[in-house]
Amino acid sequence: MLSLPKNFESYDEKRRNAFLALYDVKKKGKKVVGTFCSYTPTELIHAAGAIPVGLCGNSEQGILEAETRLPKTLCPLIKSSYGLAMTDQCPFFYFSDGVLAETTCDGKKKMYELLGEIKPVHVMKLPQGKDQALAVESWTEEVRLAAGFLEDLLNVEITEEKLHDAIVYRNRVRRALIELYEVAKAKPSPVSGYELTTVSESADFHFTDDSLIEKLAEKTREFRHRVRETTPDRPRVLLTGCPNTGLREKLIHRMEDMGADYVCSDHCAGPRTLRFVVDEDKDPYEALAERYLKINCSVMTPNGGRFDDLKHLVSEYKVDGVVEAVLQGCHTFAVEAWNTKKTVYEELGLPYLRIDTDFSQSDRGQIETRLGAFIEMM
Ligand code: BJ8
Repeated sequence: MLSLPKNFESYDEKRRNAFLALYDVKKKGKKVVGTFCSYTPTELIHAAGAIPVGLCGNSEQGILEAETRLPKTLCPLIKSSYGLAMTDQCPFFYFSDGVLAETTCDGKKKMYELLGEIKPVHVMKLPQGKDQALAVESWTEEVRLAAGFLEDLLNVEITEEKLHDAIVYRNRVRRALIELYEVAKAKPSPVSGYELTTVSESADFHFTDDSLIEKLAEKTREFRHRVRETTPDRPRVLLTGCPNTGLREKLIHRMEDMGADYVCSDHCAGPRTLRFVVDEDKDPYEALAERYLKINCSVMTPNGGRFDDLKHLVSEYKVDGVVEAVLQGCHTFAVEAWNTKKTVYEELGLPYLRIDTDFSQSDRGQIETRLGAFIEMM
């Protein structure tokens, strides 16, 4: 039976409100499916009549609890996601009917085994590289299997027509999000990157409805016409590396307070991935497989496309320097950082700063000192 968690009353207001919002959605009979990664074909979830919700943890909460089962040295994103889920603190996981996940990094895919003890979890087997023999064929098969999982889980049929409609809808959301991000191409940007990404990230990772595209377009218009008190000579920063939603305060907010403009991120949910749309005119399963395999993430090998994307974004967004955030325990991004640095320094001739961090506040002072020196250098 549908109910709120036992500890509901002890949660802070923001968390209680998030629980109540989803509780309402569920009471109306809507189904919810959790996701963790940009490789998840969310079109399948829409076509199954359910709402996709992002489950990636992005704060210190839940980490201590997670460390009773997971290694302390594991990436904070994985620990926080699992810790919030196991303690019923994540409303999105709590109300999810199931989870659609992928074999991306080792830590995540092993965590999914433990998560599967709490909820139904389907793990899609992602190819390790897009040039791997039969990569598109095997991923197409995985997309079909995922559809089968959702049909069984939610007791629905995913027809080609519903899937086609979902593809068209998600392509429209992608285009609307790109237009929103592109507001920051203006020099100076009329809006702070912190504010702009607050809008875009909540749109892409929280439950959506039909008015989403219009809301995004409205925000884009509002931001474009905003007159911001700023100076054209503020250095423009691109943020690369691991997903950075858990670093918004200590990295993004501080950077902007200290005099730089955060104009672009090349993380997997940003413009570099959104520009890939799904072909609306071919077999939907194959079209989804092809689109999602284009994503350039460090879990792929080789992953040279990420650096082409980076160079492209640096030029489009007129970037003056690149900051790379590497989360503790993230080997794939940590190893790739060597090539990011080479690309930024040697090919683009721009300053580069690597910050290794986690979701704690203990390194705030150190980060500020390094950011200050970096901003002065640009
Ligand atoms: S498409 S970036 S969401 S895998 S969890 S790899 S930080 S050790 S999140 Fe990711 Fe998909 Fe790629 Fe995007 Fe490292 Fe942590 Fe793993 Fe992480």
